[in-house]
Amino acid sequence: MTLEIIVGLVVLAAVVLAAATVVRRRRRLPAVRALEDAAAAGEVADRVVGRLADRAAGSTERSTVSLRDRLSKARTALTGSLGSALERTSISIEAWTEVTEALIRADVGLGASSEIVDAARSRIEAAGHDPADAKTALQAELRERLGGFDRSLARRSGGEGPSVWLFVGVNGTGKTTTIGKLAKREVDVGSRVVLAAGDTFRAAASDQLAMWAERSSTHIVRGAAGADPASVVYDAVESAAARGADLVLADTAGRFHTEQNLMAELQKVRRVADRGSGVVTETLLVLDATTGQNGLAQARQFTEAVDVTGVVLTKLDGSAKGGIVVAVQAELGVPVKLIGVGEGIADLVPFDTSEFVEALFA
Ligand SMILES: Nc1nc2c(ncn2[C@@H]2O[C@H](COP(=O)(O)OP(=O)(O)OP(=O)(O)O)[C@@H](O)[C@H]2O)c(=O)[nH]1
Ligand SMILES: [Mg+2]
Repeated sequence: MTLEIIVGLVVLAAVVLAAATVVRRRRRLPAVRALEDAAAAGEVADRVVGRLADRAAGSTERSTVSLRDRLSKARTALTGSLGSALERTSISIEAWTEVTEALIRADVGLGASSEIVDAARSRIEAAGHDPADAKTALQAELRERLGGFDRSLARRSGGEGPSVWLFVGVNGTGKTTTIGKLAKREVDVGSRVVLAAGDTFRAAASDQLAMWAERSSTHIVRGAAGADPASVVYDAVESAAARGADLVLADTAGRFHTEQNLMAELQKVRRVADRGSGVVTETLLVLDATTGQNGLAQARQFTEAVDVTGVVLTKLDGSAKGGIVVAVQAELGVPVKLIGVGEGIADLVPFDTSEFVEALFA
């Protein structure tokens, strides 16, 4: 009985409260009510627009600052050591020596480091010895050295048949991953792409490329495990021609530059890829930037064997020191065309000198 009374009272109280709210709301002037409603709706809209704007800002920020962020280790390696030398009030011989050492430690290489410092010194001396200009002079020197290369990826004009971009390099440098990322970029700009699984050495290699083919929505041509890589690439080129595709990205097995027979095999792949309906317009050497100066010895051998037209420098997001970019171009005379800054499908960017130098010193 007591319980029924309590429940009854609670229900009554709720009904009275609801009625009072409705009355209070009705009594308010319609204009005030409209304003309140508009304010509530406006607040929601503001919140949605704000959130969208944040998201948009976040995404542009990500794409514009990503290079700077991804190069953070490379940057620390370079500017960390340069910092103390460049912050002096007067630039002495000792300070210049420190700058040279910092560049060498950042993988720029002995010869190139000394040349860069000599040139930067001349610039500063000509400009009146202001140490504050040292950093600017170094940046200008780096920009000048890195500039002047054609970094575009060559291809035949439309209707001429497929262009072949061949990827070569030692084991694990990022060839297959780079092909996957590049396939996506090319598909996004309207190219019709076929992937050639020229790494027949390991069965898993063509599965890995097939995964990238799926992710980039491209067609893949693969052979049996142990098949002749040159014939797989040939078939891929013919298949591309038959389906009206304009670009073949050809994967090859990783190999050490010292393995004569494997280097000869690569030369055969290069020759055969040119023999049918396609033309090899790029032979891209994929170099792991974290291997630093060691990578250069490998690079030289590949350049001699297959006439490398460009370098893809991968793993610059890792512990690599950015100076390797300067060394690659100075020593090989071959431009760095693309850089890998992560494992994701969007983590491949065209190399841009000014952006790179700015990101390194930022
Ligand atoms: N952090 C980082 N990792 C990368 C980058 N590029 C490739 N990798 C990673 O490096 C590893 C080797 O990449 P693969 O593409 O298989 O290298 P590969 O040259 O095809 O190797 P082989 O076929 O064995 O010669 C994988 O774990 C990739 O995710 C990059 O730019 N940054
Ligand atoms: Mg591979």
